[in-house]
Amino acid sequence: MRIAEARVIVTCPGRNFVTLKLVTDDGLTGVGDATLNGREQAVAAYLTEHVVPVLLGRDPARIEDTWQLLYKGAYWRRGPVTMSAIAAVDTALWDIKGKVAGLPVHELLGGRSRDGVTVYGHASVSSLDGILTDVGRLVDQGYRAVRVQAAIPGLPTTYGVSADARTYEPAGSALPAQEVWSTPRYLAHVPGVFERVRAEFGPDLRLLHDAHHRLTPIEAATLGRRLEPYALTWLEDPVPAELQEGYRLIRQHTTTPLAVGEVFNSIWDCQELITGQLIDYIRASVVHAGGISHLRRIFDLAHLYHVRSGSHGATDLSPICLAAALHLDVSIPNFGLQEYMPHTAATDEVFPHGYHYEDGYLHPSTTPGLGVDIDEELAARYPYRPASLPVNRLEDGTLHSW
Ligand code: CS2
Ligand code: MG
Repeated sequence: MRIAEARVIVTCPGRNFVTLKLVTDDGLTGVGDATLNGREQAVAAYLTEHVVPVLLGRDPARIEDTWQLLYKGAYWRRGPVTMSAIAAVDTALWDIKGKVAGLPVHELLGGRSRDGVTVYGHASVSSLDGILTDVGRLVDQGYRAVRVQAAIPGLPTTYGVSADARTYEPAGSALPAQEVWSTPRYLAHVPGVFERVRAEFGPDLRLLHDAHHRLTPIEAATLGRRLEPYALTWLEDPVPAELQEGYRLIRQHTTTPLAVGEVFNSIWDCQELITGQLIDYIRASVVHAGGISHLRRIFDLAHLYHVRSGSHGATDLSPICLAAALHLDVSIPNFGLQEYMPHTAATDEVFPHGYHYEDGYLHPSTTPGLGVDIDEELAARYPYRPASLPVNRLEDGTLHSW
């Protein structure tokens, strides 16, 4: 069998998604997500110019060899653009392999290790009363874990908070919008929010919080300590992780578990965090960390060091990525949690899929392959729209991490 065709599809059913669709000479198809929020066209061009010509004529069964070819063969290793492109190829090849075998991808990965994939939802509306209502709504829908984000008094907007949490979408205007940040205001406000939520919902609900790379290690340590009475499941991305050893300092001061990894592209971005036991959850995703093959490698390393998975699952990762993530989630021994923000109805229509949510769990598709596709005719009705992620400045105008 040979790869006869490879199509790069960019579509915007509400937000931009990049998809690679491979077609074999036997007429089998495989799909992979290549969406990199705010940089979609860079990955699409990388695929079209540098990857597709290499793929044509290759044997789709050779997943590992193709991965190594695209990784080592490029000479320029790693990076979000390269790794998202490789991820799309890898994911599409697993899809094809499943269809050839007549098995869902999780069966090829060793079969089920659990009955369902526990997910966390988002509660992130402006007012404190609104947050309580929103957490209650998710609990009523069966969620066992909720990420809580609060508007910071005195700031015009806050990361992760929208009027309607269900449609939170950070990439908006064509050019980056500007947001304002104050760490002192944030640190003063957040512990009180969790005090209220914990008091209202009791000890069983798992609570999470995302600091979105805004703090220094000592500020993160302070926050982690102040949150200890509310027993969070994790504090996410407290500091940017280029300096992996920065997490050592946080660890020395707090037992609040730490989760990192949504911007990681390879095992090298987290090997010190994992082997130094500096984190508790690794949040890398199929699309941004080199596909099913490479993410499985990261999770295997993590397993040796008591680190569990907690994959990124925001709405800028397409239903193809979510479908692939669920096959991994259900099969690995060290699954922790899966982020879940339902996609819009338009996105779900463009990407018909077999996974489903029920009572706090997502269930992967049981049809051969990934169990997800792209409706190309429908996708063509939603042309690409430039949209950038915002930038973030301190109150004095200094550019800060977003
Ligand atoms: C967030 C994301 O889901 C998360 O944890 O950090 O919403 C993130 O801001 C976006 O995926 C960026 O594209
Ligand atoms: Mg995050």
